[in-house]
Amino acid sequence: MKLLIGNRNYSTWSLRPWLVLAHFDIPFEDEVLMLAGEGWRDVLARRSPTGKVPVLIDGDLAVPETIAIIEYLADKFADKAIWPADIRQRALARAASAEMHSGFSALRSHAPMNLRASHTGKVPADVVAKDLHRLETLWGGLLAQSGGPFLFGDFTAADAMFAPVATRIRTYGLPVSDMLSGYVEAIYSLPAFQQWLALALKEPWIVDDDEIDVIQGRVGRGVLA
Ligand SMILES: N[C@@H](CCC(=O)N[C@@H](CS)C(=O)NCC(=O)O)C(=O)O
Repeated sequence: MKLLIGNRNYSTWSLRPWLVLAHFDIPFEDEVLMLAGEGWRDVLARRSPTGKVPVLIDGDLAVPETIAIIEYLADKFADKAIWPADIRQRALARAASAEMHSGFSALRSHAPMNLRASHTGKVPADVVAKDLHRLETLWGGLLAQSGGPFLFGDFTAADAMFAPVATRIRTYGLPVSDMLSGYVEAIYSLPAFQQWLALALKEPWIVDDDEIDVIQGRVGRGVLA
């Protein structure tokens, strides 16, 4: 199997299924497709049915869409606890993942994932306050119930779905409770996440659209490159 991914420093959707594959020891290779630079959209259009990454290639099957990839992996590797074993916990894990997929728009647009950066204070707390409040309720409730360190105790696909949010909390120094800080720490301590991070930190590429100083107008496009 091969996972087509975007630049590791920035590509939140790529990180999610990659973590599932790596954490659950599923044999796979990956290939990075650039999310910036000349002709990058043409390459994506040629390689991905949706023109977006991630895409999981398994023989002649190409599965786009993060949730669909994770569900395919859970079906194909049913012996791995990709979702919680208990049906009620599994329902909550899927609900949280679906909420991540369709929600948290302020965090996603105002605090883009940028693993190599440290931008404490650059995202005004009030802009993302509603999303952070929801995380306190959602993550806080699940962590209190499971006892941690992950949302459902052991690492599951729900944690993979939220891993990019954990990185935003760290990159932008967003104000969260001790319980949520502990969860961010747990994500960063996960060996699969550490592997991704190490590779991300080696990448030289800058994607202007995901750089807070460009988005907020402190520097112009291409100036960071
Ligand atoms: N709904 C898709 C979203 C995928 C997505 O937006 N991927 C970004 C990279 S993180 C992308 O390919 N962007 C290229 C573009 O929008 O043209 C999923 O769940 O996988």
